[in-house]
Amino acid sequence: MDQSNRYADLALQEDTLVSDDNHLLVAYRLKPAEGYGFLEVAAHVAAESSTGTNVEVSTTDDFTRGVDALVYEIDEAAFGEDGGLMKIAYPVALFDPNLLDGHYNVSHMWSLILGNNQGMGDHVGLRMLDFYVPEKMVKRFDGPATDISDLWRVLGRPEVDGGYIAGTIIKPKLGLRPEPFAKACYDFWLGGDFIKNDEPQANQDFCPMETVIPLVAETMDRAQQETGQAKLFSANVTADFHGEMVRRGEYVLEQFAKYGNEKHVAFLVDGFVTGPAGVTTCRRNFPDTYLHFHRAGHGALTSYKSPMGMDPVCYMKLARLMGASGIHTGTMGYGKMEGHAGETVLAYMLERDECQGPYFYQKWYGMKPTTPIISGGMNALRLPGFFENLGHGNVINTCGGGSFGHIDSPADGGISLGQAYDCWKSGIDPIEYAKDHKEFARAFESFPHDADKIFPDWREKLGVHK
Ligand code: CAP
Ligand code: MG
Repeated sequence: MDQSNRYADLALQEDTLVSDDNHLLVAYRLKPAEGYGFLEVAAHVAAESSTGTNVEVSTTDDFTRGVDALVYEIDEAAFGEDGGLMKIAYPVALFDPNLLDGHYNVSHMWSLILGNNQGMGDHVGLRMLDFYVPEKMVKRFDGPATDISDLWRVLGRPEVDGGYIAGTIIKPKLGLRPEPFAKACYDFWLGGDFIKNDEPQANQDFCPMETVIPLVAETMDRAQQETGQAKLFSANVTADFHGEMVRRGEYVLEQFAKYGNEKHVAFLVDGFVTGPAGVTTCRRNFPDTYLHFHRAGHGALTSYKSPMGMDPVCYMKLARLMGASGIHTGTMGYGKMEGHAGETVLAYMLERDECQGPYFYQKWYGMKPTTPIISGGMNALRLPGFFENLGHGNVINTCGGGSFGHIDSPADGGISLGQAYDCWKSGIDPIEYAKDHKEFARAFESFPHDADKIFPDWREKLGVHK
């Protein structure tokens, strides 16, 4: 049934919708199935995502019609073979404030704008490309409770522009027992700032939390005393029951508090598999602890290879609304995961108080920033180019292979990361810089494939002929 009479109004103007502050706007790429018209399917998406279904229902009244989502712009040819562009305006009244406090609920918002419409049979692709949240809604999402300035403070740095946080992920990903795990932490902390659990490291029988966490807390204390520097640990508290997450979080804080280091802890939540409920459970139960949003599995939703799901910028916006202190943004083409250099908007959308997105200009009205966490196949050699592309280094970066794969030691791996930042900040040519920074220089021999690719004449210039 063509519902475009009811669920489309192409005379509506985006400027007016924005200035009226009464609609949430979404841009989608849509490819109708064979035999269906573009506007017809677009209107069905608006219906399915708001007041309608595939037929008229007798229970509809005039009030119901007043809260219809409306297609207000289409460009059928915008993406050629991949489909066209359409934009839908959703009345704010459709969204769900909490009973508890009137804050908006990300799970509910997500289920409307990218819910049932994903499974419709009359399209072969529907992907969310960007969305705009009106002022009156932005101000009623949780947003982050802590941010990177809290970590900079712990590290004894300025709270504005405190710079690069050099981190790692304990590798191997699984299979370390408690003592070797704590030793790996120690070996990195002698050179770097921040360690995160790899996302599957949890409470396995061969490495129970109640054995490994006390050892890591003790190790942090020892590494801090030896280096005279503050260290950070991001502990995985992901679980599928809020009570279990809270139990894990409380346990971790208790153990680090024994050394006065509870502020040196972040909580890692795998927010894709838990959904917003897991993130908010952590955000609200532990408002003083930095919330590290890891996103294992997100590729099923955000990969550019898919005609469905959402572009990563949408995922970033959802994470900031939920209250992530930091989220993995990928490596913008500089690491091992999918991405490209043009993705700097992922970071800017998280950090800035206003930002031009791909389709909408979003203002955040003082909501705290979410730190871009850069991870996935990175090492000291790839970092100078990454910083140059992004334009700053106020990020958390975790290099698992890039630290534990350093030829000399994990500590030297950690030092080489800090040097990569220093090199880029000072504007010195990396090969020149390597001549008097041993750990950075040895990264060339540690990652020769990268070295050959990024700095083709490094062997002659550094006199390495192995
Ligand atoms: C990185 C990582 C992260 C990925 C996730 C891994 O390790 O721990 O989980 O970065 O991707 O297991 O691959 P390496 P993203 O440093 O050894 O590559 O950050 O894009 O969500
Ligand atoms: Mg990982």
